[in-house]
Amino acid sequence: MICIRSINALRLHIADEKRTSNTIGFVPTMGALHAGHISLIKHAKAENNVCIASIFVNPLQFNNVEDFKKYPIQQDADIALMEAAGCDVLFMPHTEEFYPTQPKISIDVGLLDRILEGTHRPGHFSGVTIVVTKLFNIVAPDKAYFGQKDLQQVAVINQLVSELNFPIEIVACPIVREQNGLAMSSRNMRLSNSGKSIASNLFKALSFIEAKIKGGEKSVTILIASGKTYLDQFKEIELEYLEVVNGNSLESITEIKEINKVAICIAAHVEGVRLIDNLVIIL
Ligand code: PAJ
Repeated sequence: MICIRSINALRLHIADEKRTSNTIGFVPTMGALHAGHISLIKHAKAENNVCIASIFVNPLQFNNVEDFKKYPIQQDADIALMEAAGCDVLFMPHTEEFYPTQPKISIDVGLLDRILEGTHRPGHFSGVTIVVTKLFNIVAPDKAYFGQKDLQQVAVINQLVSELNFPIEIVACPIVREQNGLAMSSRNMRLSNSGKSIASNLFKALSFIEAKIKGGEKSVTILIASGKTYLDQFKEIELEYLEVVNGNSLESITEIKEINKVAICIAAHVEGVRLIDNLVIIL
C-alpha cells in the first residue's frame, strides 16, 4: 500500500493507473477504522482493479466543535488496518493543503438538509458535500463506496452525483454491527463497556418497531410511541429523535401504506456520545 499526502502526488499516481485502464474504487473515511470501514474496502477491492481510500477528519462537517476535538485519531493503527484490508493507495491530505482557505462555496442539498440529521446537525451535509466533491474531483474514481449506517449521507451523495453529473457509480454497503446489534462507529471507542451494552438498545428499539410493522401496525404515531416506551427503560439513553420515514425519500409519513420501503431512524446520546442508527424494511 502506498500512502500519499499531497494532492498533486495522488493525481500523478491516478493518471498512471488510468493509463493502464485500471478501474478505481474509492472509499472516503475519517479514520478510527473499524469493521464497517473495512467492509467498504473489501467491496471496493472486489469490484475494481485499484482501491483508493482516504482518511481525513473534515472540520467542515462538524457542527459541534467539541465533537470535532474529541474525534478519535489513531493514524498508525489505521494505516495497518488499511494495508491488511487490501487497500492499494491511502490518501491522507494535510488540512492546510486541502483547505488553504475556508471554502466560500457552499452546497444546499434542499429537503435533505431539513429532515432527520439535517435538522439536528445544521451545516453538516454542506460540509460533507464539499469534502466529497473535492475528493471526487481529486480521485476521479469509477465507483465510490458508502455505508448505509449513514443512510441520509448516501441519499445526499446520490443527489450530489446525479444533479452535478459526476461520472461515478455510488455503491451503498450494508451496516456492520457488533454481536449485540450495536452499529459499528468510530464514536463507539468513546463508550465504556457498559455504555456499549446500553447503546445496543438503540438497535433493539429499531428491531422492536420493525416487528410491529411486520405484525401489521400501520400508525407511525403508535410505532414511535412503542419504540420510545421501550427506550424509556434506559435512563442512560438520551433520545434525540426516533422517526419512521419513507425509505426512498426519507420524508416523514403518518401511515405505513402504499410504500414499498420504510426506514426507521434514530439518534441518541449515551455517555455524552452521539450515536445514529437505522433499519430499512422492504415491505
Ligand atoms: P466515517 O464516519 O469515517 O465513515 C466512512 C464510511 O464508512 C461512511 O460511508 C460510513 O457510512 C461507513 N460506515 C461507518 N460505520 C459503518 C458501519 N457500521 N457499517 C457500514 N459502513 C459504515 O462518513 C464519513 O466518515 C464522512 O462523512 C465522509 C464520507 C468520509 C466525508 O468526510
